[in-house]
Amino acid sequence: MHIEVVTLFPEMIRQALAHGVLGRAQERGLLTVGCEDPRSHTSDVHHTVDDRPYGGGPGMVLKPEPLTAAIAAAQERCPPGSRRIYLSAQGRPFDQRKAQSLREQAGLVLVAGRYEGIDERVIATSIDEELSVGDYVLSGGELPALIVIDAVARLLEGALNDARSSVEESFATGLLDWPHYTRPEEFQGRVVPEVLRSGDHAQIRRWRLKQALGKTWAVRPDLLLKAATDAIEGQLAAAERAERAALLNEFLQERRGPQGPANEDGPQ
Ligand code: 9D3
Repeated sequence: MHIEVVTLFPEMIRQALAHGVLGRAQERGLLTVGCEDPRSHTSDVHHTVDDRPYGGGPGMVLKPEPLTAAIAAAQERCPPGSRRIYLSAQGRPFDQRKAQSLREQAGLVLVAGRYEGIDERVIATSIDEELSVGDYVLSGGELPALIVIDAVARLLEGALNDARSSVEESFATGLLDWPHYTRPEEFQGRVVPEVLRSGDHAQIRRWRLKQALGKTWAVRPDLLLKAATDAIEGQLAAAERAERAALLNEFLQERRGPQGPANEDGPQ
C-alpha cells in the first residue's frame, strides 16, 4: 500500500512513522509513505499558503492553488484510483470498520488541514471523502492522518509479529479488552486471578469474556448495544453468538440481583 500525506508539517509525519509497527511495515515493504508540502507549490517570495477568510472572522484559511497542486502531485505518486481523504472535524467518524475498508485500497492521499481549514472549493474539486477521528478540537490534520495510517497499517498482511490475524479474531470482538497480567504472580500485594493460573482454558475463556462484558457495560454501554446488534444480525459465528448470549445473560442476572433492575454503576 502507498500513502501520500499532503501537509505543511512533513517532518511530523516522517518522525512518527519511524517507530514501532509503522516503521516495521515500511521496512517490510508492506507500506510506503510520502509527503507533499503545499508550500513547495507556491511562487511568491513569502511562500504564502494561507489567507484571510471571505466574510471575515478569526483565523486563516489554506489557499486553494498551492493545496490543489500538492494534492495533484501526491496523487501522481499513488496507484490510479487512490481515494483523496481530507482529515477534518466535519468528517464522518473514522472507526475500525472504516479502517478495515481502507485496508483494501492500493493507495491513499491523506490531506491534513491547518488553521481554520481549507477553501471549500478544494473539497468540491479534489477530495473524495472527509473523515474525523473524534469529537474534540485539534490544531490540524497531521495527528489524525497518523491515526488513520496506524489503524490501517496494522491490518496489512504481515505487519504484526503475532501470527494471529489482525482482523480481530478475538472472541470478544466489539467489546473492550479483558484485564491482562504477566509475572510476577504477586505485585504490591495484588495477585493474578486464580483462574488465569489454573490451566483450565475453557474457564479462562469464560472469565475473559465476562470481564470484557463487565468493562464494556461499565464504561462503553454504547458498544454493548452495538455488539448485541451484530450478534443478532449474524455477524458472529453461531457458537460464538451462543456463548456470548449465555454469558451476557448470566452477567446481567448477577448485576440485577434476584429481583430486579437498576444497579448504580451500570448504565440505565
Ligand atoms: C471555529 C472553530 N474552529 C476552531 C476552534 C474549528 C476547527 C478548525 C480546525 C476545529 C479543528 C480544526 C483542526 N482540526 C483538524 O484538522 C482535524 C480534526 C479535529 O479537530 N478533530 C477530530 N478529527 C479531526 S481530523 C482533522
